[in-house]
Amino acid sequence: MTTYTFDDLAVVMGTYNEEAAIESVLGDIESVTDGRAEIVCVDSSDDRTPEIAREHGATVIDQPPMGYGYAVREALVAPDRPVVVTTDCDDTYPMEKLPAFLELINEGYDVVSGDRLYHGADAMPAFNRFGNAAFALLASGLMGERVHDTTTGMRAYRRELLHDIEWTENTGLSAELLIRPLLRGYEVREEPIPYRERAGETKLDPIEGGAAIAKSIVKVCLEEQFG
Ligand SMILES: Nc1nc2c(ncn2[C@@H]2O[C@H](COP(=O)(O)OP(=O)(O)OP(=O)(O)O)[C@@H](O)[C@H]2O)c(=O)[nH]1
Ligand SMILES: [Mg+2]
Repeated sequence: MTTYTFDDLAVVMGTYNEEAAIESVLGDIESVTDGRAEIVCVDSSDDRTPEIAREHGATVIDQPPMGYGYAVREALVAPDRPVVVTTDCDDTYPMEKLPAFLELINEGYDVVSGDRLYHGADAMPAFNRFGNAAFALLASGLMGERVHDTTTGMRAYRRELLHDIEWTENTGLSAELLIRPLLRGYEVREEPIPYRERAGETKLDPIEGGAAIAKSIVKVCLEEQFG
């Protein structure tokens, strides 16, 4: 089996007015990967986010603001590199875990999914923590397999899988990206990660977003198991 290095890695994200966080996120990726990972930002900002991204050598793809999933879906299929990692551009996810994620892909996993709830996610608002635990239970019940964090923004994927599956969800894309591979028999592993408090404003309405995510989980689980 091929052993991938940081030269085979792309880190991709949707960015929507993340001026307060992007410097730190891209700086962390560069220092952890010695500047070797490709960075792709699908950007809908009207602040300085895209300029900062370009200064850091990131590929910036402009897109009108249509929601998380539209941005991340475009970002996921942009790189030619064989391993693609997603993150949010809000400084919540530990880029220092990139080597561990790559290592797990090298061990044979197709998807490595950051599990924020394992360590308690104290930095997450209580409402979100409760919601995320509930989504995980819902998905686990519908799939017959226990998962712990369906809505995490940090995952590593083998590139082919991203192109072999058709993705349909917007706010629920993160859950879809875990559920479809699992139910199709890909090797999926949840890896505990620490989670930090967000820098800058949230882009997600918790009630509306939460309802959309629950709907996506039910839809995707039913589609995969009953056509
Ligand atoms: N390009 C683009 N990016 C988006 C859009 N909506 C959200 N994003 C980005 O997607 C990522 C996730 O959004 P967040 O606001 O962090 O959503 P969240 O993680 O559910 O909420 P928090 O708990 O506040 O972090 C961030 O990097 C956003 O900038 C959009 O419409 N277009
Ligand atoms: Mg976030």
